[in-house]
Formats: sequence, structure tokens, C-alpha cells
Amino acid sequence: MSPVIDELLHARQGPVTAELVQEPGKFGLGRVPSKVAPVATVRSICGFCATGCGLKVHLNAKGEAINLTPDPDYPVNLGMACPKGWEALAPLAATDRATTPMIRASRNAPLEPTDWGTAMSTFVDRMKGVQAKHGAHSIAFLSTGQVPTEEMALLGALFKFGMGGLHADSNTRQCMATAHVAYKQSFGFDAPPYTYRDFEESDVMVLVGANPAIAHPIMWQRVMRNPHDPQIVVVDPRRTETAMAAHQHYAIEPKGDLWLLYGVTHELCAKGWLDQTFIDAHTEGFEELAPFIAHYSPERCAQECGISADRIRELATLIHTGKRVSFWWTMGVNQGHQSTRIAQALINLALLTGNIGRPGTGANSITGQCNAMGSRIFGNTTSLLGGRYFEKPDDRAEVAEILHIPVETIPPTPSMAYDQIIDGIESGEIRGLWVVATNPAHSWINQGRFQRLREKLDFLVVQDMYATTETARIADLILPAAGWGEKDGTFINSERRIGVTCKVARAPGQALSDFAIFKLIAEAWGCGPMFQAWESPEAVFRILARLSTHQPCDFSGIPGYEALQDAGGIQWPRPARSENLPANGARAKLRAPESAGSDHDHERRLFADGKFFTPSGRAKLLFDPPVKPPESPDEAFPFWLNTGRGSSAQWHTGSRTNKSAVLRKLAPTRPYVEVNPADAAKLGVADDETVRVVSRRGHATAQVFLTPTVRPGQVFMPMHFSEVNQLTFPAFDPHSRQPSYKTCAVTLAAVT
Ligand SMILES: Nc1nc2c(c(=O)[nH]1)N[C@H]1C(S)=C(S)[C@@H](COP(=O)(O)OP(=O)(O)OC[C@H]3O[C@@H](n4cnc5c(=O)[nH]c(N)nc54)[C@H](O)[C@@H]3O)O[C@H]1N2
Ligand SMILES: Nc1nc2c(c(=O)[nH]1)N[C@H]1C(S)=C(S)[C@@H](COP(=O)(O)OP(=O)(O)OC[C@H]3O[C@@H](n4cnc5c(=O)[nH]c(N)nc54)[C@H](O)[C@@H]3O)O[C@H]1N2
Ligand code: SF4
Ligand SMILES: [Mo]
Repeated sequence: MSPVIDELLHARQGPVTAELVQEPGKFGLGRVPSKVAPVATVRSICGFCATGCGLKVHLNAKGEAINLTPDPDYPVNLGMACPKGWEALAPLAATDRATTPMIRASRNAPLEPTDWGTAMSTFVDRMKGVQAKHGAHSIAFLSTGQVPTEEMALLGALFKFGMGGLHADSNTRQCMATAHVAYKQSFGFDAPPYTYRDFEESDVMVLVGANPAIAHPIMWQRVMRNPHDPQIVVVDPRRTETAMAAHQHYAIEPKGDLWLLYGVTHELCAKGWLDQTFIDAHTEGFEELAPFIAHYSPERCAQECGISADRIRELATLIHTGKRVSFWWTMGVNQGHQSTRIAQALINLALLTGNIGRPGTGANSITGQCNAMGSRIFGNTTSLLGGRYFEKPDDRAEVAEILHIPVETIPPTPSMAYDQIIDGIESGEIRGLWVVATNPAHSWINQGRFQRLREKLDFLVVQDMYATTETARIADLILPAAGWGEKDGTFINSERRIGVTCKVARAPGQALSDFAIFKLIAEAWGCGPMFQAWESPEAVFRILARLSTHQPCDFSGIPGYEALQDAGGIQWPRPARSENLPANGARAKLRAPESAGSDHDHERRLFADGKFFTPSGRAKLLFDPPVKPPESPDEAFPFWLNTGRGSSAQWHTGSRTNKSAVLRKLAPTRPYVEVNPADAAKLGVADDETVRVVSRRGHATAQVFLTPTVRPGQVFMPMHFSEVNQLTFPAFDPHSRQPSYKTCAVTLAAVT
């Protein structure tokens, strides 16, 4: 075994994060439900959703986690956690953890355990072999929003600068690409402007395609703490848990959002309910928007979105009368065939009414995974490190200088998007695929096709905590990874807060942190020296801080992990010395606001000065005419199929949450389909009956769950069961290339 591998395997036996251990006995809730007395507590951040709750992990004398409690002093969750957070340690102890690398001798041979030395030489020989035969760009990776930023950045830099790869994307495409592109186009940078205090300070909240009561329960708790008795409006085809708790539910036709939002904008314009001073000073495009929107009367929009003209007017009135109006969106917006323009219709509403940069306002995208924000800025997939552009020579030169690498190693073209990589596999352009911390054989749209594509790949590597995921099972090589809690690093949450996640347990067997795996690959590939300075996660954090300098996400003022721990996380921007920043225009591009506050300011929002990150400093008002979804119900497939989160105890493809006995008790274990009782009566199916849900692309067997929360003509299936993406229709937003998981046409048939 090589000395480097030896060293890494030895290092992983080392102590858990000793330097971050606090005094014994400082427990958040004063009571620790365990028989073993803890001797120390470590502060960490939850590794599931992008709320980014602080958790206190309690350790025994050996420095191993025995249990955890939510952190009462963390400014995000204020002592609360959802079931996944409470159960965050359980998935680590699962019996199906990948504990050694595994390899297949030939395509049809079984996966067999092997050692790291063989795994590394196989990885390098096979990937280099593919490149030699089919070109440097015939390999690709698909990664994640669920590992620390330091690991994502190392992967992106290794693949693109060290291995000569070009095409790389992540599951963030399935999730946040729309918000990313919408913000970039409208604000000039991917910059969610809000802080969680805004949940408590709004007097009108408009939630579109978001179900935080299930998907972001602790954010929803923050809404519940709002003392201003806010008017809450939920726009969702389903009467969700969130809609039930709201004042107003707009049960919109699937993908009718653009019509509804244009109808509201029309009414605001017609009534003159605009903040013209803000529009004149801080936006561009109003001259084009005004005549466009004149065509979208509430009456016309009502016919298309299923909401009456009166209710469209009521929503406009509510927005007008609110003093602090905030707009929030999640996957019901991001996942659609015209999603970027829908997100921008919300951004436009905030800009036109001056509801931005003030407490309780904003056009606010709620992020999905714990570190989707890290992947958006530092994944080095479609954007160059730090939110830069591969296409811009200045950006490449800057990154090369900071990293001390030859500028020629940075590709001058952006990567293909996820769906284009999949197309590339079909056409033979992509032959080697490396999948890191994502499970596309369950989560990618239109699975039937994905499964067939497997046969087209010469080499499939899966790097995961578990050897049993749908994707790991079809791999040629499995690299066993440490998970959340078994390694150090930082996450960036939905409100731009950077927080530290810590090693509180040892990974089983020979599993290594993704960071260590990437370092091993760099050595084996022969580009180790390029990453010599990337010696530990914290060293990489400091490199990333340098890469962020003068970008809107500037956090060069954060010296390291200890400062983050002390402050309870810090929101970007946190520039080193704001007085030394170049004057606006000098680097005409992007600049963090000067009044970035102090580390101990727990709530900082963007755009208080009305300056955006576009070249003109103005936000852009962007719009397009609505287009019909590419597939909608017809005689043969008469129902809309909607998909999404089923319960707060289930996480995505279930590889982690299914491993907790507690979480398994909190959610159905078999696939189910929610059906309106009126439809069930027409079809002659009863509650609990097993049916086949059929689309033009595939079928799934599911139990009927009768509920009036879905409207007649619509059915809903949770995404946590792999059958669901057998059915979905592969449509993509043209700007963000995010898949449209929320609408396709299906029929239900009795199982005979
Ligand atoms: N428990 C749990 N929490 C999670 C996750 C999880 O897997 N489990 N995943 C995390 C991740 S990565 C993400 S991205 C978020 C997702 O969080 P959310 O986006 O809140 O969750 P979804 O259920 O996917 O979709 C939200 C809503 O969009 C609605 N919708 C569907 N079509 C339309 C439409 O055309 N218009 C409108 N206005 N609404 C529509 C759906 O009915 C659904 O209620 O959750 C995060 N939190
Ligand atoms: N029909 C439908 N499909 C959807 C959606 C929908 O609403 N409807 N939502 C989409 C969205 S928003 C998302 S975000 C995706 C999510 O889709 P995926 O990313 O495919 O889902 P996960 O189950 O979160 O997969 C993460 C994998 O990473 C592994 N893992 C966890 N931590 C680590 C780690 O530290 N290192 C390594 N190497 N591996 C680790 C886990 O074991 C798991 O196998 O699904 C998308 N698919
Ligand atoms: S709300 Fe999200 S971050 Fe908070 S405990 Fe639950 S899964 Fe973890
Ligand atoms: Mo997501």
C-alpha cells in the first residue's frame, strides 16, 4: 500500500474534533437521554436540509458521539430540531455501510471487496483509459449538495484542473438551478437576500410551491413565532400542511403560476400600486415590462390558472396593503418547464413594490440540501470557483493566481448540464461516470431511460456511505465514504450562513472522508502536487476565503472554524476589511456591500442600499409569455401527477433516513398515491387498495391513500420511493435546465 494511503487510513483512526470540544456538562436542554454519561459536547450543523440547524453532539470519554440535542444558542433553530435532526446519528450505524472499496471483475460479475490500493489503481487506469480512447472530456462526474464545501471544491478542482475533465454537474441541478439562474440574471449574482429573522418580521408572506411545514419544519417554526400575525398565502395545487395553516390557499392549476403572478402584477400596475421611486433608482426593464404586463388582465389569467379574477385582485390588494411583504418559493417553482421566469415573476413583484432589503421583505428562494449553497458557489461545475465564469479570461486568471496553478489547466468553457451529460452517455460522448453522494438511479427524472444508459458506460464509479443504494448496486467500483458526523467541514445554509460540521464518530471499516478519497485520487492520478496546499478541510476553507475575496460572497474576514463556532455561524458577505474594497466600478463586476456588519450580527440581509451585483448596479425585470407544460392530461392519461416530499421523517431516496428505526415509524414504508375521494369513486378504487400508476414512460405499483388535499384530476406521490421517477416526464427549464418533476400525465389502473 502506498505511504499516502497508509497515512490516510491511519489518520482516520485519530481523535474526533478535540479542539472544538467544549467544557463538560454544557448541554442545551439540561437533560441528555442516554445511560452513558457524556463528558464533552461538540457544536455541529445538521447534515440534512438547508435550514442548517445547530446541534450539540454529546461525546463519551473516547470522544465518540452518544447522542445529541438541538443547540439553544444557535441563531437558526433556537433549540429546535425536526425528527431527522434528532436522529442524525442513527444512519451512521447502519449495517449496510460500505466498509471497503468494492469492485466488479467484469460487467456481469458480482461486486467484491477490495483494498484501497487496487481501488485507486483501477480508478486511474480505467478513467485514463476512457480518456485515451475517447478524449479527455469523455469522463464526467455527478455530485451533490450534501457534503462540506471544502470537499466539493476539492472534487471540482481535482477533476477540472488536475484530471483534465470538463463535464460535471450535481444534484443541485435537480433542486436549486432555477433559483441560481434566476438570481444571477436578475441580481447579477446567486444571492438569496434574506435572513431567517424575516420569517418573524413580515406582515404578509406569500409562499409559492413550498411546503415548509413538512420540508423545512424549523423554518416553519420561525414563521409560527412571527408576532405580527402575518397574513400567510400559500400557492400550491395541493392543500398541504402549510396551506392548511395559512390564511389563504390559492389552489392553482399545475404550472399556472406565471399566469397568476402576471395577473397580480397587472393589477398592481393598473392601480398604480408600485414603488416608482425604487423602480426608477434601482431596476431596469420597467419600460418593457409595463406594456407586456398590460396583456395579462386578471380575467385572462383566471382562465389559465384556475384562480378567479377576484382572488387575483385580492392578492394584489394584500401585497399593496402589506408593509413588509415577503415572497418565498421552493420546488413547486424551481421544478418546471418555465421555472426561471416564474422565480423572476416573484423577484419582479418584490422589486416593483419595493419589498427588498428591508426587514420582513424579499424575493426569497428556500434552499433544499444542507450545502446546496456551497455547491452553487464552489462546486466548480457550471460556475468557476467563487461564482465566477469559466468563459471569462479575467476570472480564469484570477483563480489561477490564487491557486498557483497554470491558467491553461482551467477550461475556458462551461460544463454540460446534468441532462446533457445523460444525453452524452446515450450518444457515446461520455463513457466514464463518477457519482459522488447522490443517487441518480432513483432521483433522476424518467428512470427507464437512465437504467438503459448504464449499459452504455464503460466505467461507473459510485462514492457513497452505503453499498446498497440503487446507483451503488449497478457500479463497477464503489468507494466507501464517511458521512455527516464522521468528518469536518463547513456548510452554507439557505440564509447564506456558513457553519461548521464536525467529526464526532469514526467511519466504519476502511471508509474514508470524501476529502481523503479525493486526495488519494489526486496522488494516484499524478496531480497530487497541485493540491499540496489543500492539506486539510480548514486549509481549504482558507483557500476558499481567498477565492471569495471581492466576490459578492466574500468571506475573507472569517479566519477559520473557531471564529465560525464562536459566532454561531456567519452569513456572507463578511469581507476582511470593507474599507479596502475597490470602489464600485473599479472591478465593475461584483462587490460585497460595505456595511457587512460584525460576526456577532446574527441577521444580515442583502440589498439594503438598493445596489445589485449587475454591471449597472440595477436589478433586472425579466419576463416571458407563459408556455403550456409539454405533457398534460388527456383521455388516455387523465390525471396530473405531482411529486414531492411526503413527510418530515423521510429524506429523498431514503438511503439515510430509512436506517433509523424511529424515522421508519413516522412515515409509510410502502409507495402510495394520494387520490381525491371523488376520483376514487369514479374509478371504483378504495382506500388502501393497490393500483398501478401508469404514464407513457413506465408504471409503478402503489397503495391508494384517499385524501381531499389533492384536487380531482390530480394525484400526488412522494419522491421517496424509487418507482416515482419511472413515471416522470423529462422536460427542462430552458435557462436553468432543471427537471420538471412536478407535472406529467398518468392514469390509474386496478391491479388484477
Ligand atoms: N423531510 C424532508 N425535508 C426535505 C427534503 C426531504 O427529502 N425530506 N428535501 C430537501 C430538499 S433537497 C428540497 S429541494 C426541499 C423541497 O421542499 P419543497 O419544495 O417545499 O417540497 P416539495 O414537496 O418538493 O414541493 C413543494 C410543493 O410544490 C407543490 N407544487 C407542485 N406543482 C406546483 C405548481 O405547479 N405550482 C405551485 N405553486 N406549486 C406546485 C407541491 O404540491 C408541493 O407541495 O426540501 C428539503 N427538505
Ligand atoms: N420525482 C421527483 N424526483 C426528485 C425530486 C422531486 O421533488 N420529485 N426532487 C429532486 C431534488 S430537489 C433533489 S435534491 C434530489 C435528491 O436526490 P439524491 O441526491 O439522489 O438523493 P439522496 O437520497 O439525498 O442521495 C444522496 C446520496 O449520498 C449519500 N451520502 C450522504 N452523505 C454522504 C457523504 O458525506 N459522502 C458520500 N460520498 N455520500 C454521502 C447517501 O447515502 C445517498 O445515497 O432528488 C430529486 N428528485
Ligand atoms: S429542519 Fe433541516 S437542518 Fe433542521 S434538524 Fe431538520 S433536517 Fe436538520
Ligand atoms: Mo433538493
